[in-house]
Formats: sequence, C-alpha cells, structure tokens
Amino acid sequence: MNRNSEQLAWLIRRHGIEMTHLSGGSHIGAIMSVADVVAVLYADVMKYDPKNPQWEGRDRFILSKGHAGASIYAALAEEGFFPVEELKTHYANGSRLSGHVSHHVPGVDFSTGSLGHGLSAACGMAYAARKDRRDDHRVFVVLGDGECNEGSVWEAALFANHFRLNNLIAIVDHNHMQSLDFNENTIEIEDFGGKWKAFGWNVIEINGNSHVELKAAFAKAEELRNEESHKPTVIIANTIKGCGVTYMQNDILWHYRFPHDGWEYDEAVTEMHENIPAGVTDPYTPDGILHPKKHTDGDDINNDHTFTKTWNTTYPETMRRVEAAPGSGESVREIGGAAK
Ligand SMILES: Cc1ncc(C[n+]2csc(CCOP(=O)(O)OP(=O)(O)O)c2C)c(N)n1
Ligand SMILES: [Mg+2]
Repeated sequence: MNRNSEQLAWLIRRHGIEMTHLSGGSHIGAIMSVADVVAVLYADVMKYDPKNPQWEGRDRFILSKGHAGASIYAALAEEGFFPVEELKTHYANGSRLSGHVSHHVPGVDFSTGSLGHGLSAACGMAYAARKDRRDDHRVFVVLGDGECNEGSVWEAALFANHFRLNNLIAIVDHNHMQSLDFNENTIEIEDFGGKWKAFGWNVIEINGNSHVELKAAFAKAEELRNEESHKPTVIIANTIKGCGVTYMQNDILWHYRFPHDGWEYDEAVTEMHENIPAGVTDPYTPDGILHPKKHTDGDDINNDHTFTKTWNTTYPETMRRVEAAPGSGESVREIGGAAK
C-alpha cells in the first residue's frame, strides 16, 4: 500500500524467509530471485484494485513459476488483498495459501505450480481481450528459465506471435539455475534472447535485480506496444537465485532447502536487517536478532552444491562472483567457471 518497489521487494524477501522457515516449505532461492520483478510490477507497473480483485480493467498477472508462490502471496498481502497476518498459514493444512499458487486467493488470476502452462493461459487472456476489443488492460506473465525447457512454452510463443498479442508481456526470471543444477548443464537455452526473437517477440534483456533497469524495461515494453508490428514483448531478467542472502546466492541447495532454526534463519534475517530500507518495519523481528547464531566451518555452507567444474562459461560476466570455499580444498572458485 503506497510502498515503493525497494520497500516492497524487501518485505517480499522477509516474508519469504519467514513463510518457508515456519512451514518447512521450499523454493526460497526462487522467491529471492524473483522478488524484485514482482515488487516493481506491483509497486510501479500494474493496475489493480485490492478492494475489487475481479475488476475487469485490471492488468492480469500469472506467476507461471508457481513454486515461488510465497512471493506473490506476500505482494498481494502487502498491497491489501488480504491480511498480512494470514501469510503465516502458508503450506498449513486448510490454508488457502497453498505451497504453489492458488486462484482461490484474491488477486490471483490463475493457479500454477505445474510448470509450462502460464504462458499459454496468458496468451488466452490476451487473445480474449483482443477479441473483446478491450484495450484497457495488459497481461503479465513471469516464467522461470528452467521452465522454458517445456515445449508448451514455445507453442505459446508461436501463438502469441501469430496473433500479434502486443498486450502480452512475458518476463523470464533468468537465474541460470533450475532444481538441481545450472540450466546449461541440464538443457542449454542460450542464445536465449535470440530464440525469443526468432519466435517473433520483442526482446529486452536486463539485470532483473535492478529496480532502475526493471522500470526502464517496463517503460520500453509500453513503447513497443504502440508500434505497428504489434509484437508481444519478453523481458529477459538476469537474476541471481537466492538474491539478498549471501549464503543462498547461486547455491542450488536453496532451491528446496528452507532456512532452519539456528544460524540459517539468524544469518538470513540479520543480513536482511543490514539492508532494510527506510520506512519499513519488519513484521516478525522488528529489532532484528539480538545474538544471532553464526555458521561454523563445519556447517554445510559455501560447499559446492552444483557441478561448477563442468559449468558452461557463457554465464554472463555480471553474474560471476569469486568466493572462498572453506573446507573444499579449493581456495577460490568462480561461479560459472572451472574451479581453480
Ligand atoms: C511440469 C513440472 N515439472 C517439474 C516440476 C518440479 N519443479 C519445481 S521447480 C523446478 C525448477 C524450475 O526451474 P526454473 O523454472 O528455472 O525456476 P527457478 O526456481 O530457477 O526460479 C522444477 C523442475 C514442476 N513444478 N512442474
Ligand atoms: Mg531458473
């Protein structure tokens, strides 16, 4: 509610940590990576009315990577669609805030979780708007990059081009990882932008954890919508999986693992507090954690949970980082490159 995108992104991440922590749920890495995209959409881009979630003139939104459902539940609660307090019920028996996204939640247009369906549904919504001659809303859909291994995504991409659905904007959370490995070790998708372009789409490629770049990309998408060609637009948002908590970043462990009691929860919350934006109060630990537990060298942290030795070196330069790998016998390794 009247929050700026940085404040909302912080709250989405903080809720995500708490919701997965309390429930023993998963996918915190995916929630952290998409938080900025969701925050900019809800704070700056989309039209909606929390008091009237079914308002016909609203922009439609589908989180096709439905395993990051906590991010959208957090945004909707913070924007006033339902009480923030309810977020604590995520994953609990009987809760409407199911692990993956449910359309029983006010503000949700389409249930997701089975990957590969969101873009097709978004195409249907955009096509229906065109048939109804309604130019008053757009359709936004967020996909995972691993999700783009699904053939149905590319059928939908063809459809959107064929019907020149310029009211459709897809955003791909390009964190270069999926469940168990980097994408490039699973199914290679580069040249990713080139593929979308070949399917007839406008392509905008940005750093998807930068609010400045996200806002500029959405403004550009709006400009492109008014072009004669009537193409749909995709924003390839290069992100870091786990973004916001250093020990989670680019580590495949945090796809399924949740922050456990002890140093995992304490360090995550403490780092969040180091970066809290002005004007935000933490709904769970307003003053942070007084004596946070810290990890020791014996803990399972910064070990190589991926197969970086075989990892393809096309990983973008901006996404590389160098870090110590305690206990691994390798003093330095570079994400995206061979171990040194
Ligand atoms: C049809 C289908 N197959 C498999 C899964 C299990 N699954 C959940 S998340 C995930 C990885 C998704 O990777 P990506 O789309 O890159 O999302 P990220 O977590 O990296 O944001 C998979 C395979 C699923 N949810 N749906
Ligand atoms: Mg991914």
